[in-house]
Amino acid sequence: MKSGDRVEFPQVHDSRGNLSFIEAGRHVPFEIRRVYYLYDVPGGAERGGHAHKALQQVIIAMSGSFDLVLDDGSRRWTVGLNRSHYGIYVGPNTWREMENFSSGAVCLVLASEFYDEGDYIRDYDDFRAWVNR
Ligand code: T46
Repeated sequence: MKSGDRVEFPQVHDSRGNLSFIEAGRHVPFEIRRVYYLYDVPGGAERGGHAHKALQQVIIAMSGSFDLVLDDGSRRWTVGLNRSHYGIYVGPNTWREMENFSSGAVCLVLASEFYDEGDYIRDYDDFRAWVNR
């Protein structure tokens, strides 16, 4: 799987509302060690602005919408997220930025590792040097 690929979750459609589920070992391509979420994001705020050396993640728009900007060091592209039945896989060595959060947006992230500041590359020039090493 490569960064930017869509990860679809099962959907159970119902007149009472729809239901999706994510089962460990079945629906994401790594063992989930951590779940975190972004919420109450003020209008105009941007998040991300870093890459990871090893972390794999699936990023989901649980509510509302936002744009995920991905950059592999040679190409930059934007993926809009606005549905909760799929996520976007973001692997190692991918710069990510998140912007254009709608009011009430909730971004849920499934992550392959516990939080480790040592895995972050927070400077874009350092990221370019890292991917071209
Ligand atoms: C990513 C994007 C999509 C923790 O203590 N534990 C955690 O699990 C996380 C994710 C963060 N933190 C602390 C570290 C910082 O002091 O929370 C603070 C804010 O983290 P950061 O500025 O990295 O948040 P974002 O929204 O810019 O980035 C986050 C993830 O860190 C990152 O891995 O891919 O969401």
